[in-house]
Amino acid sequence: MEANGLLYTHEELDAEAAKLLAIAEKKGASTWQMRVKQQTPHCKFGEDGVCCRICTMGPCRITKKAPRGICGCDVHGIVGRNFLRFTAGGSATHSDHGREICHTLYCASPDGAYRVKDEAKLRAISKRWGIEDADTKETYALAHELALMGLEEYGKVFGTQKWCLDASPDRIKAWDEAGIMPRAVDREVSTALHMTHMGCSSLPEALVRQALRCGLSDGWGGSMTGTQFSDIMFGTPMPMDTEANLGVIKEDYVNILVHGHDPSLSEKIVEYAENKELVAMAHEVGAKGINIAGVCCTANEVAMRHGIPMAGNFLQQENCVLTGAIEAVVVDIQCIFPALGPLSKCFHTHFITTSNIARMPDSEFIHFSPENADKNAYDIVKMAIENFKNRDKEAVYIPQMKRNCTVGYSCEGIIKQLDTVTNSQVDETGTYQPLIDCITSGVLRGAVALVGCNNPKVRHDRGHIDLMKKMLANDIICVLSGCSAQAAARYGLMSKEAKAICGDGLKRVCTLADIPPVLHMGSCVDISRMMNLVCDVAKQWGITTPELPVMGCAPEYMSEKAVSIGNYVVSTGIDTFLGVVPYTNGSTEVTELLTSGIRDWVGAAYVFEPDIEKLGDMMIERIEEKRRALGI
Ligand code: MSK
Repeated sequence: MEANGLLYTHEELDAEAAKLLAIAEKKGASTWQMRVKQQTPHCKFGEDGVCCRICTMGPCRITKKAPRGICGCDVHGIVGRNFLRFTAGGSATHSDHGREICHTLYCASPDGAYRVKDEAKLRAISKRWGIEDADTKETYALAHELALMGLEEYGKVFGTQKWCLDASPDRIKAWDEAGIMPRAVDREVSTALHMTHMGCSSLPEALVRQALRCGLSDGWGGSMTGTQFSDIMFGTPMPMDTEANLGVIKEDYVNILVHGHDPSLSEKIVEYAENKELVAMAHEVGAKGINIAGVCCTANEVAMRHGIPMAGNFLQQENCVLTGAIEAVVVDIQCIFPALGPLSKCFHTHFITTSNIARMPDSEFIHFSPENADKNAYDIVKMAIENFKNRDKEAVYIPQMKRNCTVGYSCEGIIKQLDTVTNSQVDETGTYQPLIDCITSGVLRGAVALVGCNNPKVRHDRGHIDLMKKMLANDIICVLSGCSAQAAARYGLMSKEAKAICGDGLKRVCTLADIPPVLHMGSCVDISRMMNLVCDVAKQWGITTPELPVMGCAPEYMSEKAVSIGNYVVSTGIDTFLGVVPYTNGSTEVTELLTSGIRDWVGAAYVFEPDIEKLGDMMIERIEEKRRALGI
């Protein structure tokens, strides 16, 4: 272990994974490591984005000998259309998650399955959105009105996304001037699909512009709704301690994994794991109790609000089942390997799907709905308890490796923590002034938002961890979400003691503010929190967002959602560094637009660099460049 045993090394965690792989081999189970071997080398046409399957005259593949598709579209049009469709997939997915949360909020009632936990946030948003008597209206009448308004944002006939009102003035101006202010969420996705239909747009500039707009309708639309309305119902996260990595799975307990993204179900599962009748039932079958652990962003949601331990991130999901100690994997939506079905069948594990959005073979389907949430959660927990007796005790192997972590740094959580440092008198919306002071004085050089998935193209978690360590050593604070956050947590970087590996400035800030050097801001929809953070810091500082010494980075991303996120982060004025090149290499024009041209519209651009060391150097250089421009 590194830093006096604080952090796991790559080798230690790799050795843990290798033991589980050996179990898979013995069981004849398929794992992602095996499937990667079968799938490589990847198709070069697909990788460069030069294959067009938009109509049935093809598929057309662009080569030197065949520079145009049958319709005459050139490589730039094909790559641009593919990029826009990729974005639309991500924006639709995040936004639909937000829509589900609106439905859950609409079902909230004082004696129902869902209640309002953050009434102040409900009233503040309602007021900003212009609801009459937002200060005095009965709580649930107000919640229902706001939920309906949220739903209407998806299909509003006129106007633009209400959340954009919270952005800094420079953003609103830039989006207006660039013609990318997001309208109805569904409209931006629909427009993207329409534009990319055969015989519509093939002009890279128009396609990339719509990709940014579609991304904005996610970050400053659907995702923001998902985050903020979840806070209203489930509570706005505040710092709390928990644990991470496979060692959180408990041998003597009924283990239930919650996996996916939408917290509506996992919130109830967590609640029912403490239900007296069910706990007694667990004791009756010989278990010490019921243990809930999370995977992917569902893990982030319940960790941030309840301190539920995080078993692992995207590329760890199969390892969890391979421990042989999981009674049920309960999934909602997104980032769930279809492989979990056949894999669960190699063990006693129930693989329970719950959403019509994510139906998979070899699963048991329990349709979850907010109206039946209590019964659904009760049934699922009971099913897991009854399965405990089927566990093959001889086949259990749980690596005893876990780390402590502190999670729950919503914007409100960060402000509260900063207040404790300065003891300054702040109004109820708080202040980021101590953070700004640290940056202007140079104690902190800047900040990086490290986000996104795992991708077998990068060794599991190494992109995240190596970059974090580099940033911390250079006095750059990191804010994290999604699978990046879980990578940090399982290595030990999210513990307050991890300040030991930071530069002197960041170490001082961590000591004074009593924070870990990497701050867990939530799940992938919660990158919208980061957008609020940068806009509010810029407003308070009196500069524009592109002037901030702040970068965005997704070193191991894989999903369409991540590209949609990239588009809204860059449009929010934050240079965005990707460790995996999107499928755009085939077009010089699209690549030039994304890595340079869009800077004229939004003040920021992408950098694509698979060499993680170089990527880190480039981020540091860019942060220092921004500091010089600010004269700090
Ligand atoms: S879970 S989108 S693998 S971050 Fe949000 Fe992780 Fe990426 Fe899914």
